[in-house]
Amino acid sequence: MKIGILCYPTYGGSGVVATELGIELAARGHEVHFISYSMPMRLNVSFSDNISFHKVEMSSYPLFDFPLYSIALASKIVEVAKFNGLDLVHAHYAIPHATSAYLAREIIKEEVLSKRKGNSNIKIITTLHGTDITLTGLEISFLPTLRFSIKQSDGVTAVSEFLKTKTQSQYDINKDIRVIPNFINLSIYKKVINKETECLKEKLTKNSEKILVHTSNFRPLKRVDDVIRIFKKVNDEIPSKLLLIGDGPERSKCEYLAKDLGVDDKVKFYGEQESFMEILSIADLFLMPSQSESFGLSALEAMACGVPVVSSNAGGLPELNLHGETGYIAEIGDVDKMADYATRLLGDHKRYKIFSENALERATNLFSAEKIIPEYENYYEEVLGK
Ligand code: GMT
Repeated sequence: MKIGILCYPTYGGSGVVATELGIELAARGHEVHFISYSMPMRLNVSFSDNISFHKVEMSSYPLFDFPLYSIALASKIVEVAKFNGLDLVHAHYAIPHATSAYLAREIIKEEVLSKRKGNSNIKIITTLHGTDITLTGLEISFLPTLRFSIKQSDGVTAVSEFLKTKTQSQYDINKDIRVIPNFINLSIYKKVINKETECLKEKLTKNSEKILVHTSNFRPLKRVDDVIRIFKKVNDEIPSKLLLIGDGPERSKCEYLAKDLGVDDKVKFYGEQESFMEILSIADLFLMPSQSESFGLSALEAMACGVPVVSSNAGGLPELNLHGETGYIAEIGDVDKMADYATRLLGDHKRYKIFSENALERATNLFSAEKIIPEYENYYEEVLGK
């Protein structure tokens, strides 16, 4: 199959999923064309003859106060589709990718009809990731266009049952949406115990302190301040360290909070990191108290390393993190409960071992690339056969 993938290239779950999907599809013999305004972060790992990257060039003109990316992207899709004979375009994160894909498909149809040559049957699949539906998409300046673009897609997938239901109800869309959850490459995401990770643990902790970890883009909806407050309570009972990976608007506030709570010497802010497998390998617990989370890819990354998760009950998190099995779940904002769960789990060696095994087993059995990539392939076939 010849597949065009539209995604955001920077840090963020949807771009990561799109890139990993493209890499996996290419490894299975598909021809993959990434189309974006810059090279997706995780694409530059190694060369593959089946993967091409097409940069959307933006021109500037005094009249254009705002970059006209959606139009430039649509034109690039038309070009890539024509020159490479794409079978389908897979848009990740609906805004504006589903809209540009729709526009491109209509342009291609019109061109093929008027010239009577080429493939006018190109299909669009849109994958909904989260804030495209739960936050940005609801803005009045996007909603009608987004709703239309989703309805016009030949196939739509959502990363959780929660997101599927939310889309159908909030956008009044009576369309079949296929749930295909996020996935993980288990040969990359696995606990590594070697000299380096042992040295790292030794350097970071003393007297068998526990290690709590959180990774995110530090946006308000991630509630990173809750992470700090939970940590403070846990640390009062069990000596621990908190390692934070990522950056964003809430970071400064959280650094001040750690100081105010008197735990700044126990909290380490690493900022953005390309790889943090070493950190996950020495972690004891992953915290995800989000306000909104359609899936929670970083929690899955932790689970794949055998790290139990204490999370909120936001969105699709209960579909990933099983309360009392792979971790614990509390109401959004219930810092006391999350801290209590974390303390109890870290203090109960026997239970901890079972949770850690369950987390790894759930990640392996339900969310491995081996299981999920064929679900995408089958869905592609289904949509192409329509
Ligand atoms: O908000 C983010 O973390 C980024 C965002 C994105 O689309 O880039 O992530 C969303 O998509 C991820 C991949 O499908 C999901 O794992 C995240 O749960 C989801 N984020 C939210 O729903 C807030």
